[in-house]
Amino acid sequence: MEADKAVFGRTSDTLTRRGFLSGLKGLSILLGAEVVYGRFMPAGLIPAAFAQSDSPFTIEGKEGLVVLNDRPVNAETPAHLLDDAVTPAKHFFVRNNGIVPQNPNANSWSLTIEGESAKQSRTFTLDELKAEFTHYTYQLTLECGGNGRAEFSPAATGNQWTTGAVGCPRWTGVRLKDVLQAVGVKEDAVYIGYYGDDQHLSRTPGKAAISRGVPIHKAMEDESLIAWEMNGEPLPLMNGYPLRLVFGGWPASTSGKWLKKIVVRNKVHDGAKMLGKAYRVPCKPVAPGTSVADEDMCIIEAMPVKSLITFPQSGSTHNVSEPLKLRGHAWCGESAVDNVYVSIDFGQTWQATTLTAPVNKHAWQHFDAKLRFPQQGYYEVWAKAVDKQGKSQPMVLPGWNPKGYLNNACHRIALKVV
Ligand SMILES: Nc1nc2c(c(=O)[nH]1)N[C@H]1C(S)=C(S)[C@@H](COP(=O)(O)O)O[C@H]1N2
Ligand SMILES: [Mo]
Repeated sequence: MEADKAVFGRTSDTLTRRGFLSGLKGLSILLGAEVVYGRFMPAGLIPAAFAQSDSPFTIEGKEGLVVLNDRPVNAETPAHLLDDAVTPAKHFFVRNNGIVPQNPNANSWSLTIEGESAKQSRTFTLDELKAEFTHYTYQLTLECGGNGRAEFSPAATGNQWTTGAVGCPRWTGVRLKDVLQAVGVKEDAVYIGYYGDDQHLSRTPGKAAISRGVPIHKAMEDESLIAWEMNGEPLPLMNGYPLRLVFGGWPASTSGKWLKKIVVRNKVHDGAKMLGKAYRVPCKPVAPGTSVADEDMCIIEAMPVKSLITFPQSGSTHNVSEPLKLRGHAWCGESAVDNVYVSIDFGQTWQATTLTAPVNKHAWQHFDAKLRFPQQGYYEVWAKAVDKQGKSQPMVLPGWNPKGYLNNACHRIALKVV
């Protein structure tokens, strides 16, 4: 019992995430179990048993999310609560840049399409959008560009997301391209930008909290939606009720919530959080801690290949006589995931998993594997996805960048085999 407490209790008093000292013997005592593949364990690695946090908090309509910030509200989903094939609304993360609109009225809601590269300016009520265009439903993965930021060193400012700023619900709405084509798009259009109904934290009238967008080719994809439903229900308020954009596979910051206006631009959209360091990374890799000039920063487009182990929960106990049925999801912003591999020996050997095909473009895929353990002790299970272009998740942090975006390092869980 004491040993269990050492492994699974909150250890932050005695250990800090960045300050852990390795030493296998001491480590085994703290973990309450032998680190079976300890000789392969990278020096300085913080055991996954200590790298987890769980402090439940309630946001209306949400369950089990970990709140990272309450002004504005930002909350992520613990990995084991993302176990469903289709993410339930109550477990879908929340990322706000400004002040959430109060009681938005779906009946009087309207969306305006305008901009220098729109052939005309047109306003649709929500009912008109629903009546005039064909409805589509897709399961689309949204991941915040800053998911995984917490691991960067030197640390990046902003919400310290670990692994939970991702989800893949079913979205229903109309195709953005159908609406844009009905309004008319000029030859010189290169980008679209969005404006939402949330306020800047300063409450300065007319100042947007965020106004991002995507190039025209992404806007014109079949799966790019103006959506009003998540899993067959109206969008939760925190996720953009009554109307939002959904661009699967791209940084979720492009998927404007509480959508009021779309501008069709003849240049790259220059709204709030399109410039400077926001949602941009150095065009060329830099050494950690380098200060990078704004003109050397490039806009993040498709998200990299990634995976998440959603069962068992990190910190679980498993019986050595039974095979462990592990499962999770994998996704990537472009093409699809080719396979996911898992390791129980700190990456010395890898076992291929069984991976499903995506239900549609930009839906995450599910993997499962049966694992056997040679003896009792402490293990970590690591998962590594490889996409159809042959790109793999790195086992350690990928390219450092000033704002801590695009961390797609392998996910790992702690396991005690008894
Ligand atoms: N209007 C508006 N849209 C927004 C944001 C916002 O603050 N305001 N945040 C963006 C960011 S950075 C992300 S990661 C996603 C998060 O979507 P979610 O809160 O539904 O999970 O919404 C995007 N769309
Ligand atoms: Mo984000």
